Amino acid sequence: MKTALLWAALFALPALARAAEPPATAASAPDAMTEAEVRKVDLTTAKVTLRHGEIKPLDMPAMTMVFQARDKRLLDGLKAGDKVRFKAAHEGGQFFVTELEPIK
Ligand SMILES: [Cu+2]
Repeated sequence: MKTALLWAALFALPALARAAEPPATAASAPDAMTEAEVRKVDLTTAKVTLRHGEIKPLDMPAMTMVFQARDKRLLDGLKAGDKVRFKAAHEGGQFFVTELEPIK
């Protein structure tokens, strides 16, 4: 009896782990991340210049522009030339980077 329960647990765990992953269609979701190349990082002002692709949620075409980092730690270890994926928000007339991750 104990053995049967153990086997059930072993099979159930990977299934749960897979269910937690985002769906494969995430790239086309409205809040999908945008790819960009870092042009400049200013840690003192927490600003980053990005050459970004189209940002669909903000209805913004591809361009190079400056973003304010919502959290300074988003820019940790970032340097010009890095390829990243990010999410942006437009608040109070300013554009913010709210999420950012390197593309490996
Ligand atoms: Cu822009």
